[in-house]
Amino acid sequence: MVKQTLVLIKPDGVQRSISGKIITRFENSGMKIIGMKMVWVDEKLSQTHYSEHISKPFFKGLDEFIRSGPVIAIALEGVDAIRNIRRIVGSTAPGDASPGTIRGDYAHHTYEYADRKSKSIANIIHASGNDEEAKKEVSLWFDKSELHNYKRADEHIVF
Ligand code: FUP
Repeated sequence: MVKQTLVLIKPDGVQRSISGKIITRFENSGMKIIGMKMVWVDEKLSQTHYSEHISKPFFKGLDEFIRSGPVIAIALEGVDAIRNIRRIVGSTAPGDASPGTIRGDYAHHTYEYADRKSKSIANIIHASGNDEEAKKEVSLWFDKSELHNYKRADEHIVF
């Protein structure tokens, strides 16, 4: 099933100037970028995007982190895109993420370290967790007019 999902390159990824390397990994997988923009998240967007976490103790650090610099929001389309993007991204805590995944290759934070520092875990990427979350997040971050329908040149091979 061809599906759509949301990826955010978080402030740590943007500030470390690895956005291009990250985007290349998604493009290399054959998935299609259907929307992309740079956004400096405000309080309202942070609270809406992370609504399920607002009452949790780590929300303060998470909110500060996601609003500490611009993020790059990307809508991607592909076969089982939600599950496949999460595989490319790796486990939420970079210290648990396998080498070869984005978090495993570009970060190493653990929950223990982040908690001790009262910070959010710096894990470079957000990627929608399931179908329901992906639908909600793609429409939260992108207007319909910002999502584009076109063919990749290699679409007859990769799809
Ligand atoms: P994910 O499903 O990968 O988006 O991760 P979660 O929904 O579990 O968590 C959302 C974000 O909060 C993740 F980037 C990790 C971060 N987080 C912390 O920094 N500390 C915690 O104790 C739990 C989550």
